Amino acid sequence: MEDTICALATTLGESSINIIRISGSDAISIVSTIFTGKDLKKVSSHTINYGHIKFNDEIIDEVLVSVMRAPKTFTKEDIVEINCHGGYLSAKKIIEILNRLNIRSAYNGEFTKRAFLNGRIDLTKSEAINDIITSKTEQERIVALKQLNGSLFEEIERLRSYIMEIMANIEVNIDYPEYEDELVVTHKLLKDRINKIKEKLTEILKNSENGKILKNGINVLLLGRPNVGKSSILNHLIEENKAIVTKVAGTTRDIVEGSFILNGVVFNLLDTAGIHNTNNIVEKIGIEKSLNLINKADIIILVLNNNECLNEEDKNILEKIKEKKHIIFVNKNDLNKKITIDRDVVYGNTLKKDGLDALKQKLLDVFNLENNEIFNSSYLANDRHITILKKSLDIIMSIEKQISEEVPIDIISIDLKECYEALGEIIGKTYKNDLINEIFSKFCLGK
Ligand SMILES: Nc1nc2c(ncn2[C@@H]2O[C@H](COP(=O)(O)OP(=O)(O)OP(=O)(O)O)[C@@H](O)[C@H]2O)c(=O)[nH]1
Ligand SMILES: [Mg+2]
Repeated sequence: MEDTICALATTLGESSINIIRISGSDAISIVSTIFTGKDLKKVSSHTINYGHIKFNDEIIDEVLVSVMRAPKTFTKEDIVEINCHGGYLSAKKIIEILNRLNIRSAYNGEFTKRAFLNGRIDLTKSEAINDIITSKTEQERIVALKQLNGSLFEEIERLRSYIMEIMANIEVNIDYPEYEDELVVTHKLLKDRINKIKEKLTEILKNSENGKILKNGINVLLLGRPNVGKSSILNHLIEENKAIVTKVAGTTRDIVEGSFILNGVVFNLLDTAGIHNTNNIVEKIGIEKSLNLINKADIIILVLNNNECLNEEDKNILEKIKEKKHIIFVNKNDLNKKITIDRDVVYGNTLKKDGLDALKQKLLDVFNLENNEIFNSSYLANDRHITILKKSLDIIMSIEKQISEEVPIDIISIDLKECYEALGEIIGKTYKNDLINEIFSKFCLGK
């Protein structure tokens, strides 16, 4: 944090300009020594100044230099930005000169890390900035922008002060039992407060998961015995003949991927090898792959054949997916019905495209995507946030249990503190250096 740092904020290559960003207490004075225009130490803040970069009597480039004095800058430090000509050489040469003058090259994300450490932005906003830069799809960009402008930070802060108030109250009760006008935190009162925290956490978590869905799409796994029509369903849903369909059982061996969009949300579909007992070594590997994907899928479509009775293999698959979100699609309803199943299923057949709309509707229902509520969520989050939110919710549930067992309040307050600190990790109020380094190392140089 003491060093003055520099980095190219644009990418090297043939372009009209490049921007070199310099941040730190020596930024203005050092750049002044190689700038031929005005004395940068004397110019007003937030001005752009014309001149040349000159080093050892050699003119390096004609430039525009912006001077922004602390604290109203991105890093809250003095910042100088040199706009030089594009191409490979000019910017590279200027950076070499800056390095010689004791301005070190920044690490990835170091500017944003300084903005965070100097209290200019919270951790959720820092992450959003990186997400905007690295967005590859429109959906990813929208989610990142919402996070940047959104209120995740405020929501978490509010929740933390609510928890802090309860903890403070418990402390007072313990330290000053003689204060009669202080609110006494009883098990009943705590139960009520914990319930409120649980409701709020659940709401934020739901929103966060929506954010993840918007960003990454929903992973859908097609599972079922061989020949039931899994590949036919994939081809219809993605409207492309991507997977090979034949009447030979065991046609699909490797995983076939495709995607389609429903109500603006991307569904990543995975077609797999039909699951059954086989000695064929290639099929066996394919089946293993299919089963391994169960955990990674957000939802499973189990395909059954209307024309066959449920057998042991079907029952085995049903058992394997019972804890996961799933939809059962009974295919081939153009053939005689032999199946008996007492569950909620969608009937259809891929030959007449029957039931496929109902299947899509079911997907929308399961994820509540019908009314575009998902796009209106005010706070959206990433995997890191979701993991911490889940951990916090687990702590709250354990506190609920302790309340019902009448565990002494001062013991319960230890867990409450743990929840308070966990939530602080989301916004960077409680942080470990490794975590911060890990987050910012994912940034590009110059950001
Ligand atoms: N009658 C009828 N035949 C169908 C239907 N859907 C698919 N088929 C036929 O069933 C056979 C198998 O279809 P696939 O889509 O390859 O089945 P799969 O589940 O991917 O099979 P594997 O890759 O072997 O696991 C093909 O001959 C399809 O034309 C349907 O709704 N009705
Ligand atoms: Mg197939």
